[in-house]
Amino acid sequence: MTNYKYIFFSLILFFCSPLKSGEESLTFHGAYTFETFPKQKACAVYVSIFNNTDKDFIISSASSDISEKAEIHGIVIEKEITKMKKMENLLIQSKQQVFLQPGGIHLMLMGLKHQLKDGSSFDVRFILDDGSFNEIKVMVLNKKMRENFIE
Ligand SMILES: [Cu+2]
Repeated sequence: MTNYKYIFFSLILFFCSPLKSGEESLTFHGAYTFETFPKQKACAVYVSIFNNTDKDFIISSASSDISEKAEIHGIVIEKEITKMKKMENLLIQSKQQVFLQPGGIHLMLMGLKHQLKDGSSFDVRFILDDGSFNEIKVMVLNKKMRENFIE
């Protein structure tokens, strides 16, 4: 009987141990973009990135099958004009999160190969400076939803 108890508690420890469940990489949540009109050549992708690990991560590039190019853009204000600027690196420190959202940092897909339709999805790959990558699914949302995201 004690043996069973021991096994039972070992199993609990196994499944609950932070070392075991602790993620080795970044976690991506809720990636989305908005549907495009027929000739639209670029779109912005938004996603929440969580680093639950003990290490810092640096995203150094991105790619997607649906576009020629993918760049991480930040926002800079020059002479009261808001501009997008390519970021060579995006640091996500240990136990921190970064939100790619309208009006802020975003992933820009340029040279779209086809129109993005509401309800469809596609994959995007975030490549880290150590050569590893995270592939995530991006949901295409109806343009009417945009009002709910941007003030
Ligand atoms: Cu941009």
